[in-house]
Amino acid sequence: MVIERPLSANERIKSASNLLRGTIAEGLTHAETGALADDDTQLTKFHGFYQQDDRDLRAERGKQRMEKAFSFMVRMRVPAGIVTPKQWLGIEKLARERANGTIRLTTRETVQFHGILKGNLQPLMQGLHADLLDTIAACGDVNRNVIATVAPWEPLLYAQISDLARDISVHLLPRTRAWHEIWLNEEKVAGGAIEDEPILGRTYLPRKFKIAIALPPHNDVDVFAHDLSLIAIVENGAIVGYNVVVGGGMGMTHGEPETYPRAGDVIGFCKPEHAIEVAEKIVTVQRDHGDRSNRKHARLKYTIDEMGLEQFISFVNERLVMKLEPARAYRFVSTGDRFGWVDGAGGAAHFGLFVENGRIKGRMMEGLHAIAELGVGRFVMTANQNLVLADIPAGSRQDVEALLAAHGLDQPVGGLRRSAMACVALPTCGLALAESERYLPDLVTRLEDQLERFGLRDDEITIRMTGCPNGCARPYVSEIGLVGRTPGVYNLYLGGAHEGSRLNKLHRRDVDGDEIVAALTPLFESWAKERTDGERFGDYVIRAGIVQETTAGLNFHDNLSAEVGN
Ligand code: SRM
Ligand code: SF4
Repeated sequence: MVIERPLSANERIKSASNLLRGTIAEGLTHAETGALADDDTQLTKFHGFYQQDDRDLRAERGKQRMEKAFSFMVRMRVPAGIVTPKQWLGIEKLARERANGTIRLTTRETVQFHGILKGNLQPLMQGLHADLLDTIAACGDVNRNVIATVAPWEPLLYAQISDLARDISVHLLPRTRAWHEIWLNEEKVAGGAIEDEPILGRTYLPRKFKIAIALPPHNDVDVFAHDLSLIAIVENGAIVGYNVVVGGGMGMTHGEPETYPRAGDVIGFCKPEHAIEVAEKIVTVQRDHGDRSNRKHARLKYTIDEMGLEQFISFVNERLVMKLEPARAYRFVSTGDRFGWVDGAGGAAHFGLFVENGRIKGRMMEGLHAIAELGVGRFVMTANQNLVLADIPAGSRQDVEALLAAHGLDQPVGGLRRSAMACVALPTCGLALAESERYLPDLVTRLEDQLERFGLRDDEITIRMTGCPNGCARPYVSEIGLVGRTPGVYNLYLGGAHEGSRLNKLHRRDVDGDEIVAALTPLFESWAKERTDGERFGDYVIRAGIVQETTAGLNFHDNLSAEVGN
């Protein structure tokens, strides 16, 4: 017997929204408040932005009975994270004039602007559009920004992969003209012509949907963490197709073991010309079978675990003209980015720039401004919150080098720091339980002091922190994961694979900075002494019995005993 459960509130809002219009346009005219109507704050996500308030000021303003300090976070859609120097200058100008003066690179190869007042939303959107950029479907129950490996040093393969990311993104975009009407004042659809959403459906997807494309041996996009990933298979120097990975996802809720992070499953292989069709059909299976009553159970990973992987594969194959073939062999070695100069084809070179937690401001912003003004190459945002200055022609390399040096952007960074990521968290994220971006750099400094003692300063260990269990910095596939519980307190996870293929496990619950350093220091010491040739920290802690190996999302909580349980 099928039990019909009531639809979630968001389904009602989407259904009543006239294809994502709601009353957003009207809300922009209400100068008496910095906020939008409640229902509209759900719809604005599909337009690429969130209503937030400054949490550092919340208590004080509450005491003074003032409205919260509302502002907005706007996220761009930049498939594969590639922008031109001219577009970079446009983004920077908007960040200075319409937002809080910083550019925040995200874990999905795009930019977030923070601190935008309501009256600045439309000018910001129009400014982006003038530079051929947009924010459509950057958030909301849709396919999000499609991310791709960053490998300009392999120009032919990279062009194919980044083009595919763009084509999938465009193919899966909502068809509604709501964004253009509200932000660009485009005329309403002429003669009441009926708009439709042939792929996403008129109530869009049950939940967000995320796609990534990787080029082995680098898993710099974390293919096992997304709803759908494609792993390029290269034979004789050409991409012959893609392995298809489904059902990855990070989010969970403390104390609710029915929510869990899940590493994706490799379910087959498709030829390059079928990749868009495969993406579309997987999205439509999720559209039709995803849970629309409980948003905490609505991601593809739960759809798959509910119906079983075999059933899911057969649903996908039923919708495909061709069928998925058996997956091909592949091998990943790391999830990290390449830093410094890398020589490329035809005399061009590429510079991987470390951006701590993706936040660009101050001297770094000035340096990148000067480099963008040279008008050469491309700015490529990575899924590790860093930036690659790609395709710098030989004749411009010296100028770029000089500007990097003049702004202190060419300094070496230790192995732990360059493998670190933190989500935004406080003060803007409404869901943060603890600090992340503002805290991880200091904690890394303390850990570096310990690593130094054991000769490990340059060893790469992935460490990722989030201010809550939603997993925005993908902490559950890192070797060291830190997940916020309350201010100053984190759960410590260990044992993810360095190349991102395995979830980690809870090692210590509710630890503060001192306890984190105390817990990790002896492990660093024993790893330095006992590691086998090339053994990674994440593999060592499993071999040494510090934590058990996790094989699937469902057993993620297996070792949560009464003592350490959530
Ligand atoms: Fe995220 C919600 C920031 C990547 C899982 N995420 C949020 C919000 C919008 C908070 C909110 O809903 O009010 C955060 C805004 C913070 C702020 O002030 O800017 C936020 N997420 C981010 C970013 C900026 C983190 C970063 O520091 O880079 C990343 C933006 C990506 C982008 O450009 O699109 C970001 N979020 C991720 C990822 C990683 C990824 O996609 O590769 C994940 C885990 C993968 C996944 O989706 O499973 C992720 N974010 C979530 C979740 C949990 C979803 C779930 O299935 O449970 C939420 C909360 C939600 O959706 O209810 C969330
Ligand atoms: Fe906010 Fe949590 Fe995402 Fe961090 S992980 S940005 S605290 S939702």
